[in-house]
Amino acid sequence: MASKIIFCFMIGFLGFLPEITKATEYWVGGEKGWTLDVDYQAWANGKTFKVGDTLVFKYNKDSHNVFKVNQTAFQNCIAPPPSQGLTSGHDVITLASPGKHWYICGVPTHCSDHSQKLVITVEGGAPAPAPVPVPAMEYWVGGDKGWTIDVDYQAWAKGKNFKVGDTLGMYYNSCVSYRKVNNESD
Ligand SMILES: [Cu+2]
Repeated sequence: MASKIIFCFMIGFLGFLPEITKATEYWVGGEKGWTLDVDYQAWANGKTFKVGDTLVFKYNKDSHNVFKVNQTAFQNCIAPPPSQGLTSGHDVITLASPGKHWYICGVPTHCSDHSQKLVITVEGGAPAPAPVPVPAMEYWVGGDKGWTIDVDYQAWAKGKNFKVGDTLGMYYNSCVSYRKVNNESD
């Protein structure tokens, strides 16, 4: 004989909302690095630079350097005083502000005759982190009613401000039934 057994139980789970934006590290010039006769505008083309991303200038420090300059200095390949240059051979620059950013090599003729210059446009990207961190919230979908039929979830969600790091919980009734086999004849 078989008897039907029904289990009902509450199921709940929590899931983290995904991180939406992530900083990217760009190696200027790709495998060629920061050197002579590379088309850096072609390299930058199609890339989206955001505030918080980093540029890595990799080069032979005996041969090149990096200067952040303004538009005029960029167009005319005028290097600022040497003290303002980056000279490590592996310079990492964090893009801290939106708008245009100009970089040149300050070694004579490298910018003017060998296109060792880069201009990029940085997008606003993610807003700066709030000075006072807002504590993460835990939301149970549907409130007391849980995840079930005939609840207006849009009304529930309305006015709630979901942030990255918040958790969403869902609970609902679940019934599972199965036949319990008691003997061979079943
Ligand atoms: Cu150079």
